[in-house]
Order: sequence, then C-alpha cells, then structure tokens
Amino acid sequence: MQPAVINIFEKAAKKAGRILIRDFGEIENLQIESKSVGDFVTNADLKVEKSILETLKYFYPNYTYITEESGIIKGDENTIVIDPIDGTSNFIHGIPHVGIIIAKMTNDEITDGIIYNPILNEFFWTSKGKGSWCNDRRLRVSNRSNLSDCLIGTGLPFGERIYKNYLSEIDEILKTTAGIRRFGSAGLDLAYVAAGKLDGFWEADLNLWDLSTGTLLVKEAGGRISKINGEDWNIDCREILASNSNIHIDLSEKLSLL
Ligand code: 2AM
Ligand code: CA
Repeated sequence: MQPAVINIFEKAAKKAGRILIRDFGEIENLQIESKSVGDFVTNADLKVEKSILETLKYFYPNYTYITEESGIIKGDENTIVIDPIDGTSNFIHGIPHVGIIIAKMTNDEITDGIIYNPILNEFFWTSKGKGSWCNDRRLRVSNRSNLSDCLIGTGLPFGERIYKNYLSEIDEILKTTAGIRRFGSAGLDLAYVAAGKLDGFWEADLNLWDLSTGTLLVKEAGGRISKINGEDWNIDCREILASNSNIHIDLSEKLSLL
C-alpha cells in the first residue's frame, strides 16, 4: 500500500508528466536558454516544475520547497525537494531517459520519494521502512559480488564539472568490472541500482534534488550508499557511491586509490 504522501507525489508527477510528454514530442520547437556550459534550462523544466508546485502546494501549503528551477521557498520544517526533469540533456536530444523527482525530507533525512519517467511509464517510489517499488513490482538490488561480473554506472563530467581524477577513475573501473554505463540521469541511475540493473554507481558534483529519492530507493532495496571514499553520506554531500552492498568496499577502494 502506497503511503498518502506517495499518492500525492504520484498525482503531482503524473499531471506534470503529461506536460513533459507533450514537449518531448515537440522537442524541435522548444526554446532553449543556456544556463552554463552544457547545462540548459528549457521551457519544459519551468512548466513541469510550476505544475508540480501547484499540486503540492494545494496539499502542503506550509512546507518548505527546495527546487532546481525556483530555488528555495521557505516554510515549516517539512521539506519537499523537486527536480522537474532529471536528464535535461537527454530531454533536449530526444532521448527518453528522463525523470521527474520529488522527495520528502524531515530533520535532514529523506523519508519518502518518487522518480517518474513519463515516457516509459516507469513510476519508482520508496518510503522509509516500506521498500522500493517500480509500478507494482518490489525492487531488490543485484546479488553479484565479483566486480568482474558487475556493470557500473557513472556520470562523466563535462565543461566546468571536469575534475582531476576522472579519467583514472574510469580506467580503474573499466579494468576491473564488466563495464561502465553513462545514462545521463543520476536519479534514474540510482533507481537502476535499486532495481538490480546496475550493480553500482558513482558520480561527483551533483545536487540534492538529483540524489534525494535515489539514495532512499537504493537503501530500501537492500543496497548501500556512501561518499565515494566510503564515509557516511548526508544531504549536504554533492557526490555519491551506491551499490548492491556486496561490492561497496571494493568499489570504494578502487575509486579511492587515485
Ligand atoms: P539535470 O539533468 O537535472 O541537470 C548527469 O550526469 C546528472 O548530472 C544529471 O542528474 C543532471 O541533472 C546532473 N547535472 C547536469 N548538469 C549539471 C551541472 N552543471 N551541475 C550539476 N549537476 C548537473
Ligand atoms: Ca537533476
């Protein structure tokens, strides 16, 4: 049974998802405004976020909202984090790997969240103690324990996000695993770890809205999250290492060798 907060998030995401689908179909007509190198904000991001906020504010008028496009809307201690389109570059290029992310946080802890890909009709949800789900299916991380069998997701940096060790990280992971995937939505990548499709995932230089729901999805599906060096993750961390638990220490060691 979905908790009430998830029902409300589902309502908001599915309504906004219709706007996203319509604009995805008309991608060529979108006016694109440049935010910074390689990062675009589209009309769709703004429209989708506006629609989500409209629905959520009806049910939770006094909450605090942290959003990618509208910034922070200050309210009480209950906080909702929103990413209207995670995978904006995919969206702009007509690649259907995108998600609407909504998460609830209390006392700096993520307690509930959803990621909805309206194009593939995949609705991921999770609540603390209630497991992780995609549509009607309960999710469980993979059971692989040899790195050499494992498929690992990451997000390659670009533009201003380039950092010193990224090529050596990739070199180390390519040499010791079954390969790397780079899908372009950190939220869905974490959902794929929860679903057992990816065995692990790491990325640096992210924001809370990218990571919010995904971190709880992984934990509730039996996986593990941490900083890349293995230290505890918290909502102020901009990086993530997620895995099926079995390979967590191995992965962290490979990525911290550098
Ligand atoms: P977005 O699509 O909502 O922007 C892909 O590597 C991941 O990084 C996505 O989750 C993407 O979220 C995020 N991302 C893209 N550009 C970024 C930037 N300039 N700074 C931080 N995160 C970014
Ligand atoms: Ca994002």
